[in-house]
This record gives sequence, structure tokens and C-alpha cells, in this order.
Amino acid sequence: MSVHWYPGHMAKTKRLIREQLRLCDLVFELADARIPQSSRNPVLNELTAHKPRILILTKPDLADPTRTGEWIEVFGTQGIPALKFNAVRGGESGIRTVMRTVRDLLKNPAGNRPRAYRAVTVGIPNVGKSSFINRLTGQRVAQTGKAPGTTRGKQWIRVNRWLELLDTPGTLWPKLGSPAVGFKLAATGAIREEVFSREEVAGWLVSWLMHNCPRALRQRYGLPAVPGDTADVLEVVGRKRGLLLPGGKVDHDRTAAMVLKDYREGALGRFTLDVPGEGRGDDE
Ligand SMILES: Nc1nc2c(ncn2[C@@H]2O[C@H](COP(=O)(O)OP(=O)(O)OP(=O)(O)O)[C@@H](O)[C@H]2O)c(=O)[nH]1
Ligand SMILES: [Mg+2]
Repeated sequence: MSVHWYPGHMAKTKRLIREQLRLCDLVFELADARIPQSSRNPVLNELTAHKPRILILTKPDLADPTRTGEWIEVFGTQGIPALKFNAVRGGESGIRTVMRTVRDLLKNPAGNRPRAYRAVTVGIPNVGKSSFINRLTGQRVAQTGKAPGTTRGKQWIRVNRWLELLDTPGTLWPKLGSPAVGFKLAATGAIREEVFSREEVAGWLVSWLMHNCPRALRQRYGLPAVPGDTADVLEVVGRKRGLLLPGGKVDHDRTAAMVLKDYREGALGRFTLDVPGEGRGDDE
């Protein structure tokens, strides 16, 4: 898959993060629970490795819960405290767990200090950084949006007496290396739709589902059987849903957009595309 996923503003954000890190005591690195490995930006990983860091797995409501547990364990064995956090429908206990983990990492945070602790929130586009901040503060202070690229500049937000958070724009890295990483990032919504072929990405996702859970396709789209070929699946699904071009041919682009939307909203089921133990295959 060939996409232009590294526009100039991402290089600018990297510089911003490097600069702000000096002022920060803690890093919240956000990764998507559906792709806990592929959504970790190796450049950010390197930049932030020397700071106390908490890995937040976002959108756990869309991921396979068993896999999420496995991934949290994997990160734990690597010495990275990792938590799942549902920023949209999560309860108070998720917030308490985050705050407890912060307190464990920063000794005596509520004690007498000349200034509040500062944490920078980093991660790929659309992973849920601004939603995470809003959930922690209980207010809609950071702008959120369905499409990647919502946050454009830095914004400091106070959570409580002793903690301030910095929201940053999402960043990817220049060389995705393995095509699978690109497909996973595109399928989960981290890459702007204008820069990749929806049909190609939906085709990859359909083929993943055909291998891992064909039942999900059958049930969602009412298919008696799943055709053996990815293109045939899009054809059958598009026809079934009446997504036709003038003249009666199936509109593959609209069908692909629908399949991607269904996956992103969890309508196909909760699928984690990264499997612990499988390498991610890009240049780290
Ligand atoms: N289902 C679900 N959706 C979430 C969750 N967290 C965030 N979202 C959704 O993900 C989308 C992106 O959220 P944002 O908070 O804007 O993401 P961001 O990382 O700040 O994005 P950029 O600023 O573009 O880098 C929004 O539509 C959110 O509602 C979650 O835990 N579960
Ligand atoms: Mg944002």
C-alpha cells in the first residue's frame, strides 16, 4: 500500500514533543487496543523512553477483550505499565486506575511542590488522545473528532491541583516498513482516507476476517456463505446492500467505505488485528 502518511506537520509535532518533553515529568503514550503493537510510533517510543511512561490502550470496547489482557501482560513483562481506557463509555474506575498508576510512578505527587506535574499525551492520529484528556478532566476541553488530524497545535490542560496534561497532534513515522502495518493503521482510522485506496484497505480487512472469523462477515451482511475471493466478497456485499453505480455495477468504493465504517464502529465484532508473539515487521 502506498500512502503519503508523513506530511510536514508531523515532523513539526515531533519537534514540539521533543521540546516539551524537557518540561514534562511523565508521558502518556496512547496506543489503539485493536493494534497495540502497530499503533506504537517507534520514533515517539525512542524520544520518550527516558521518561516515566504509562501506555494507555484506547478503544478497548472495539477490541477483543482477551487479546487486550494478553497485550497488557506483554507490555508488563517489558517493564511498561499498560492500562486499557475507554474514553467514551468508561466508568470512574478507569480514571481512578490511571490516577493510581500516575501516583505510583511519581512519588508523592500531591505533596508540596512549586508547580504541578506535567504529562505529555502522545500517539498516532485518531487514537483518542483528546478524548482521553476530556475523560480525565470530566470536561470537553480538548477538541475531538471522527477523522484523524483533529488536534493541530499544543494545548495544556489542568486535570487537578497537581497534574497538567499536554494534548498534541497525532504523529505517524516516515517508514511504515511492512504493508500490514499500513493496512492496520488505515483500517482502524489513523490515516486520512484521502491518501489511501479504501478498496485496497477494505480488501485487506475482509481477507483478514475471512481467515480469522468468516462468521462475522456472514452475520453482518446476511451471506449464506463467504465467497473464496476478497473481491467477490465486496461484490456480493455491495449488491446485497444496493450500493450500485448508474448502470447497475457494484460501487466498490462505497462498499469498501461501508465495510471500514462497520469495522471502526464495532458493527462487525471486536477484532484485535495484532497478535502477541507475531512480529510487527516494520523498521524499528
Ligand atoms: N469506541 C471508542 N471510541 C473512542 C474512544 N476514545 C476515543 N474514541 C473516538 O475516537 C475518535 C478520535 O478521538 P480523538 O480524541 O479526537 O483522537 P486524537 O488522538 O485526539 O486524534 P488527533 O487529534 O486527530 O490526533 C473520536 O471519534 C472519539 O469519539 C474509546 O475509548 N472508544
Ligand atoms: Mg486530538
